[in-house]
Amino acid sequence: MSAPTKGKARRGSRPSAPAAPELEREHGLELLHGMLRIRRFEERAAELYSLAKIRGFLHLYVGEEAVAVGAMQALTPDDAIVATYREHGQALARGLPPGSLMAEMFGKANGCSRGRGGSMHFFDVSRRFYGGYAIVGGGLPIAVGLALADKLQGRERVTACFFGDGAVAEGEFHESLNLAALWQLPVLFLCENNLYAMGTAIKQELARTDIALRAESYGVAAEAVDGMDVLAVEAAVQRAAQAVRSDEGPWLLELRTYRFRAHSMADPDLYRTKEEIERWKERDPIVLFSARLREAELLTDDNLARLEAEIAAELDEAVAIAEAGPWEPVEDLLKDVYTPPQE
Ligand SMILES: Cc1ncc(C[n+]2csc(CCOP(=O)(O)OP(=O)(O)O)c2C)c(N)n1
Ligand SMILES: [Mg+2]
Repeated sequence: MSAPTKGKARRGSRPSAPAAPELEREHGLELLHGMLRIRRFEERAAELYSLAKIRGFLHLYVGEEAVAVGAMQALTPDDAIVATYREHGQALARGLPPGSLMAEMFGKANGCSRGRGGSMHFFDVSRRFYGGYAIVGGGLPIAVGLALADKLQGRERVTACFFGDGAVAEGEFHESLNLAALWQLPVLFLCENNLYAMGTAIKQELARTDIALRAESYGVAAEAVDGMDVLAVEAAVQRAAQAVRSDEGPWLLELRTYRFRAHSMADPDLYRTKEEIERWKERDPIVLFSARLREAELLTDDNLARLEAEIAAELDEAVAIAEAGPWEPVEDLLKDVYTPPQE
């Protein structure tokens, strides 16, 4: 299939065929490391939640790692990232230090949002990581605003906005796509379609479930991508980001993926069958990509053991940073909550 033309989604868009460029060992291992690192971080977060070290809401990204890792490879440090409450993967792939993320989830003052946001509100201006939003669809208009500022100030950069399939039924999705297309803004909409919005299956929520196709009605170029294939994600985001960067207007990629764990730690996950989950696990992005690397003789057991050991040590250190972090002093309780009148 050829690349879709500007403003046109593929009819009945099917995920694009996996890209088959020559895979270099270093790059392959970097992608695998990125995905494994997110998986192990999430597993550690789940453990710490059951120990009540992490409290509040916790939404894990297990199963969706190829989306964050593939996409972030194709973006530059100058591009802006806007994500959802399921944003640990994006934050790690963007380079936010795991210690500052753990500390944030512990509610400590050395967290990336000074312990005030928790799991759903990671933020780091220095890395142009603009949230972390608990409100479904809440990041979309913010991304459009960031892109509008870039356009008005003549900066050639992209704002990448991750959001879930659940946001597609929100007014903010429609308003954001319309304005982005109308004003030809440099936004890359990255829809993580994991087929569920909490316990609601996409088929129970949307009359038309082909999200890439829906973008067409707004004049936004779009494509559906296999979100379990890290190379396919990377290649698609590279193409789309290039188009957006060249002032060809906004793009939407529908990244078809699946979360292996419940919606959040509080969800008993009773709305889907074990068989369905197992079927999707056969397409685990880490398993698929490891097999591909082994087939190409780019990965050995030793390589994998080294990656695992490196990640485990990094996460031990992250937890230690969170444990050692200070609590915000009680006198700061109202700081930044209300702005005092300016003299
Ligand atoms: C505006 C708004 N409505 C409802 C909720 C409650 N809520 C939290 S998560 C969620 C599901 C969102 O699903 P999706 O966008 O597909 O993201 P996923 O959790 O699958 O990553 C809902 C409805 C909310 N946070 N914000
Ligand atoms: Mg979803």
